[in-house]
Amino acid sequence: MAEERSLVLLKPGILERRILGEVLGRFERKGLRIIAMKLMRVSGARAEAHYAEHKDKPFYAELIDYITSGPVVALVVGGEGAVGALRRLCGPTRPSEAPPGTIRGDFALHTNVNIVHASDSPSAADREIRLFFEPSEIIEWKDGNDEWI
Ligand code: 3AN
Repeated sequence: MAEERSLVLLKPGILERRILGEVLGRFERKGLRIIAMKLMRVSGARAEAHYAEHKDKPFYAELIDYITSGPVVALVVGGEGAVGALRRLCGPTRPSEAPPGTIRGDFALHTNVNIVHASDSPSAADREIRLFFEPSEIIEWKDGNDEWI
């Protein structure tokens, strides 16, 4: 499977509920690599650029309000098939349909506060990573785990 990168946004509810370590641990245990990470406040302009495709949806204003309401942890996560692997770890968009064991299934109840974003394709990931990170902030690394993952 191809090596991929994904943008992951851990929305304000993750810090507010003190579950950051739990969520990061799931990415690590899967065998994915965290190759960039920062704690940030997302500006209105950046949120609007990120969610431009949803501009005309009824939930758009709430979506922007939520992601700009508090600190967000932004990550670039890499690994073989990372885009699909992260989407599966996050679970379906609607937490009510997300199975236990997924991040949304375990920690979210409402769709408009579904606490995590992960890119839905490698091309979306490219665009989204450029919106949130400078190339110099992405730090590639290798470890000895390649043998068993
Ligand atoms: P995903 O985040 O699973 O890729 P998208 O891209 O369809 O899902 O939606 C982006 C975000 O918009 C979701 N994470 C969620 O916060 C919000 N959203 C999507 N659909 C709804 C909805 N029907 N009602 C409220 N919020 C929604």
